[in-house]
This record gives sequence, C-alpha cells and structure tokens, in this order.
Amino acid sequence: MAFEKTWRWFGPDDAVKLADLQQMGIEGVVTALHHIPNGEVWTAEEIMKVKSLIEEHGMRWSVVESLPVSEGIKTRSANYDRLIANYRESLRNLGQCGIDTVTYNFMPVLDWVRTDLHFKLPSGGEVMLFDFPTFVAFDAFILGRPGAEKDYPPAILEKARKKYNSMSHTEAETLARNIIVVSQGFIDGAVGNSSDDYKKAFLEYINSYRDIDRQKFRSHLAGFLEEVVPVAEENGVNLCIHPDDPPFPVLGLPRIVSTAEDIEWIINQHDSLSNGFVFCTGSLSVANNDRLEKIIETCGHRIHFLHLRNNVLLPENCFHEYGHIFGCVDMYGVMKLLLQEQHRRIRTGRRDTRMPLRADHGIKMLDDYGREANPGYPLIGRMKGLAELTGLETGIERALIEETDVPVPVK
Ligand code: DNO
Repeated sequence: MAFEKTWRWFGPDDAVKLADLQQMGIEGVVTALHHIPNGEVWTAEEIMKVKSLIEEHGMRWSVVESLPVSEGIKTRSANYDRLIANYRESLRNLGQCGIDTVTYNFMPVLDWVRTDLHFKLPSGGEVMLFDFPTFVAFDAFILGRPGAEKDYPPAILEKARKKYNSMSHTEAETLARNIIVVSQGFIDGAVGNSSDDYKKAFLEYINSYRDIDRQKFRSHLAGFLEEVVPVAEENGVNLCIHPDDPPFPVLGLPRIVSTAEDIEWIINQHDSLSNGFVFCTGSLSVANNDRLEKIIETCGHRIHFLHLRNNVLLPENCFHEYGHIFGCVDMYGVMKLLLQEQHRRIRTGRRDTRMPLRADHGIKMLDDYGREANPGYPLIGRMKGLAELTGLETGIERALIEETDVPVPVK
C-alpha cells in the first residue's frame, strides 16, 4: 500500500487553496476549526461545513491538527470541568461526523519554540533555527522570568548575556514576539495575537505552573486521558499526542512528551488504540535521534499520524530544520520500519491502515518568497519534501514486496 498523503491547511484564508491541493495529488487534509476559540465546543454543524468543503474538492478530512488542550486543563484550574466537558463534546462531535484521527499536545504554555524563523541556508533557502543561548537571552534578559538565571549553567548564561548585549531593542522585541505570538497565534496557542501586553500574559501563564512539577504534570495528563480516551473509543476516534518541540524542558516548565520512555508511559496509561501518538521525526530526533527506530519498534502500533522531516543537530542543544530526506534522521531506515508497520496492520486486519503522512515544515524557496505563509509552512518547500518522501516510500515499498514475495494490496 502507501501512506495517505496529507497536507496541513489553515482554512479558507490559507494562501494555498483546496483546489491547489487537489492538483498536487493530496488525498487527505489536515486542519482544525481555527475560527473557534481555544476551549469552546466544535459543533457538528461547524465540523460538517469544513468537512463538506474538503470533500467537494475530492479529498477527505484526514486528521484534526489540533484540537487544542486549554491551559486550564493542563494546569487543572478552576474552569477545568467546563473545559474538559467541552473537549469531550468536541471529540464526540468529530467522531459522529466521521473524523477518526485527532492530534493534540500537552506542552505547557508554548507549543513549539524557535529563535529564528528566517535562518538562511547557504543555498539561499530559509528554515527555522533553535539557538539555545539566544533562547536563554530571551528567557533571562528580555522576558526577565523570575529565577530564570538559576536554571542555566553559567557558561550558557554568559553566552546569552553577550548575545543580549549585542541585540538592538528592535531585535530583542522581534525575538520575543516571534516566540510568544508569531509562532503560536496561527495554531490557536495560549497567547494569541490579541493580547496587547503579550509578555505579561505569557509570564502569568508560566507562573500558573509554579506548583506543577514533572510528576504532577504527568498526573494531569493521566487524568485528561481518563476523561477523553473512553469518549474517543466510543466514537471511533484515534487520539494522538504530539511530542514536545523541542524535546527538553524550557522556561523552567515541566515537559512530559519528550523521550521514548515518555511515549511508552503515555501509551501504557490506557491499553486502547484510541490512545496513540504522532511520530514526528522533527521533534523527536532532537533528543532521541539514535532511538527513533526503537520508538517505532516498541510503540509503532500506536502511531496514528506521521510528521516527517529532517534536522541538522548543532552543539549545545541547538538545531536547525532542513529538508526531508537528508540530515540527522535516517529517513530510509525510518520509512522502511513504518511501511513494515503498515503491512502488519493490513495483515492483522486493523482498520487504521491509512497512516496519514504529511511533509512537516519545509525549506522556504523560489516563489515561496512572494507568498504569505505561516512560519514553517511554505508551499514549494513542503511540496518538494512530500515528493521526495513519496519517491523514497515507493522505492522501499517495491523492494519490500520483491523481498518478501508477499502480495501487498495496491491502492
Ligand atoms: C508546528 C507543529 C505543532 C503541532 C502541534 C500539535 O508546526 O508541529 O504546532 O501541530 O503541537 O498539537
């Protein structure tokens, strides 16, 4: 077979239209109801509007990315009951409307973090960079998070101070805005575009975790799963948690979806297919590059969504994104194991054999420079990535069939 080729689409305002995706041979759309505020119910009516639009263009709504888990659920604050009831209701509605794969994450306050959204490659293409000393400069000196200086080794702090001292006021503000607002707003994050004093709002969110350590945060995730996995199961939905990006603690906040052990812990909380994860090579490789294949071998049966892309790992926890085939991730090895997992599902009669795949992020290139796009989501760079991944997949699939001589169903 082959993985379902999907594309992250940000709704009718996206510069890439559904008709464009159809031309590109996309089978499944990955999207969310971005117009519904974080924490509110996704009604069947609103879900059906988007679903019909996608189907009118000959595709299916393959994956929800994401049904956001509000901060109030993660911190178990006073409005927890209302938020969890809304979450369950949205899941029920999604299932009843025939949407079977729902992504979420459980990262405190910030979804993903990068310090440079426009890092130039020697080729002239542009990717995103995470530079640890720059991030520390943001945390300790621009944001001035109380106690931040104590969280870092003196050598890194010193580098961060030098970076900060060499930044202009505008550069420092741009860095803060990129981290808190620009990279979060379009994915329905906690601090959206609306907050005037976004740094203050951000610090307040961080402060709401003051009594939540890793263990307690794990118990919050376990409680969340207890509430939502049965609803997902009853309504034919496979939930999948996205790994932390980057997969290590930031801003003194607890992180619990970073390592192979974390993923095992999560899938063992509920022995249910509805309790799965997103296999995101871009996020996981930063801390687990040598264990990616192990993760597929031990937890592969719970992978519901594939985010494939590559990174270049740099010293001191720094990395920048790259294309899709070359970089720290052995994409050939990963792809082969994933295809074997798909074959296993077909052989054992599982119903979730589509294994939706999207080329995650991409290098900004060519006429991407003239088109509006959310950070990380250029059209040409992602399309090149998807084409490359499809080629690799096709070659491996053919070789696997010839090797094993087992006829694999053709689509
Ligand atoms: C960024 C994405 C994340 C991801 C969410 C899933 O490009 O990888 O925003 O979609 O964390 O919940």
